[in-house]
Order: sequence, then structure tokens, then C-alpha cells
Amino acid sequence: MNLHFAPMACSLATRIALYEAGAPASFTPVNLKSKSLADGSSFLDLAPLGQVPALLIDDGTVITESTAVLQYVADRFPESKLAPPSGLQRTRLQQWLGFIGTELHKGIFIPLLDLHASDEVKRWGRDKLASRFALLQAHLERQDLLLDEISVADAYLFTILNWTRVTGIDLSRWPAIAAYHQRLAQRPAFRKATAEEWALYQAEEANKNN
Ligand SMILES: N[C@@H](CCC(=O)N[C@@H](CS)C(=O)NCC(=O)O)C(=O)O
Repeated sequence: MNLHFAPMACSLATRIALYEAGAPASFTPVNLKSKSLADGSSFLDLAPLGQVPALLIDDGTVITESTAVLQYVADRFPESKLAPPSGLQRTRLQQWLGFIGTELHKGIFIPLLDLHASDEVKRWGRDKLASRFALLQAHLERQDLLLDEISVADAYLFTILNWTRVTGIDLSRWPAIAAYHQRLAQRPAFRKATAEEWALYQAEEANKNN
């Protein structure tokens, strides 16, 4: 399987899940601005919205949307136990994936990261963030992970929390969230995926400035 990704973007969550699962995978960087791949081909042929993650699986099928891609990886490698197989725990996983994807990723962080978003939009995002982080803080005061065991939802939330750094959100205001983020950063799969993509991200930034 091949993950189309951009360094430190939401696709990092899928790389983490693949590493946690010990899954054989290759990785293709996408230029999100030009919507092209390094060989000059159009990413839009693969993913019409031009968004990562896009996971190309062995029969040529492309899976997009983080919540679907992450659950696909978890289900394809059930021994990794990255998703409860069924029942209320599976529903809870989907609840968290929905919360992270809509309330945090798209609802708040994409506007905060958008270079064209007005100050008013960014203020609105920050105001909205308070109630969402309060909910997370309360949950993580009670338990170490989103579910009882590590899951793809933790990989996704970790990835989004990385963006607090670049959006100037001081995580120390939410100590249980900050501690959770630090704990996950110590897990080998999280550490390896983040170190690799951080290096790629920095190289891209250096290229932009040259
Ligand atoms: N709904 C998609 C959104 C993915 C998304 O927003 N990806 C961003 C990177 S974090 C992207 O590719 N942005 C480029 C664009 O929207 O043109 C998902 O949940 O996977």
C-alpha cells in the first residue's frame, strides 16, 4: 500500500498507524500547492480534491478521508488492535474520529492555519477551541488515551495537536492534553513517523526560502 502524504499534514496520522501496525507501506510526497507528484503527474487523477491522505491499496483502489483511511489500516491489521472490532467501543472510536475530524481538524485548525483567513475568522476559531479542548482536558484527566487502548484516534489527535505549535496555541493551558501529547510522542511509532516528517517539512521550508 502506498500513502500519499504531505509532511506534518493530517496524513501523518496514517503513517503513525502504519508504523504502529508494522504494515508494509511506501510513501509518496504530494505538493499540495501544485497538486502534483515528484514525477510531474497530477495528484488530482488519484484524489480529485487534491487532499492528503490518499491511500492507494494493492488492487489499485484509492481511499481518502482520514477517518476512513485510519479505520481501513486498523481493520487490515487487526492484530495491531488499533480499532475495536465492533460494539460500543467501535462506536466510541468513530465518535472520537468524528470529533477530531470535524470539530478540531476542519472546524478549527484548517482556518487557523489558512494564510488567507482573516483575523476575525482566526479569533472565531480560537474562541471555539476553548470548549473543544475543555472536553478533551476533562476526558484526559480521567484516562491516558481516548479509548482504553491505543487506537487510530490517538494517532489522529496527536497529529492535530502538533499544529498547536505553529498556530501559537499554548498547550500548557490544558495540562492533561499537553501530558497526553508528550506521552504519545514517546511511543516508537509516533516518534519515528514524526521525526521523519519533521525533517521533510524543514527541508521543504528551507527550499521555499531559497
Ligand atoms: N476531509 C479530509 C481533509 C483532508 C485535508 O484537509 N488535508 C489537507 C492537509 S491536512 C490537505 O490536503 N489540504 C490541501 C487542500 O485542501 O487543498 C480528511 O479528513 O482526510
